[in-house]
Amino acid sequence: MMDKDYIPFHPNPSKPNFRVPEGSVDAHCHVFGPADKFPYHPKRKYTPCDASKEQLFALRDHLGFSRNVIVQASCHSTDNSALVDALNSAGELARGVAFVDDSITEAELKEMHEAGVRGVRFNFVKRLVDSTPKEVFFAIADKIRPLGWHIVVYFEAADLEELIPFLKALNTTIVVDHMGTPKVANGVDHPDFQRFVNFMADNDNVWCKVSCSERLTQHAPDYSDVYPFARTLVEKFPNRVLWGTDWPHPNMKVEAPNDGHLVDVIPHIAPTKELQQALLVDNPMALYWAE
Ligand code: 0GY
Repeated sequence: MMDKDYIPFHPNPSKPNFRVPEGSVDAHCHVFGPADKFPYHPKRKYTPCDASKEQLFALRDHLGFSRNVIVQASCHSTDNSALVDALNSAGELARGVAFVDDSITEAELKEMHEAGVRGVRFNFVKRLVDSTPKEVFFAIADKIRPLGWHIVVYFEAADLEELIPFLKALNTTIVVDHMGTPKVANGVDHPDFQRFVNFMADNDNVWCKVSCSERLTQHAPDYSDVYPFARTLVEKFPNRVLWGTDWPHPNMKVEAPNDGHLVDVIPHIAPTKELQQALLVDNPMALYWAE
């Protein structure tokens, strides 16, 4: 168990200058606690700042978004109750991605589906989770297949090469968090990022989130060093990209970003109305709200 080691989220984010299209989806954000109601997991690697559903929904409205995709983070591990509670409150305005192990039952999955869960997250980031045998992931993939859910994967760029055979063998829709976490100082031509681009080009079941400028940048708060990475992916794969705030920015080691500034990154990475509509509305609606 760890003491609170969080840096709190921005208390008063600005109104973005960029107006997102009608019906936009923040496709990567979290709810945390509140700990007195939804305690953090004993095996967590960090303790986040409480970030309630009410605060998330207020941010959604403030930034001009219409819907959220709420992603389970490692600090709540397989206890998805805060997530499900938020989904039940949001109704049609939110969908979720859960974190489960292979003991999950059909009945539990069905209950989560009814609340709005449409995917599970497999986390390979070593600083966040202990390693899980691949058989466990395959067993989970088999259990969620009948529900039509997809798999969100979070890994560090250097680990992609080793993961590719496994990701292909999952044989389902995959969404990669945060562009596969490139090291932006290396530039877009670096083999690690090119491997990721080629992986998306070769596998049309693979989507990615062009999110997390705040974590990838070395130039906060303008994030311009991240633009070429995200823009490459948006322009090459316009129908397989999603965007999210990553609010409340768990486990940041530096000051949390102003979420209004993060929204102002969007026109730099998706420069046309068509790309913005796909990124913020059509793609997330197709993946999370299709029946
Ligand atoms: C994120 C980022 C992080 C944390 C988690 O599951 C998690 O704990 O996702 C991180 O520390 O990079 O965007 O979800």
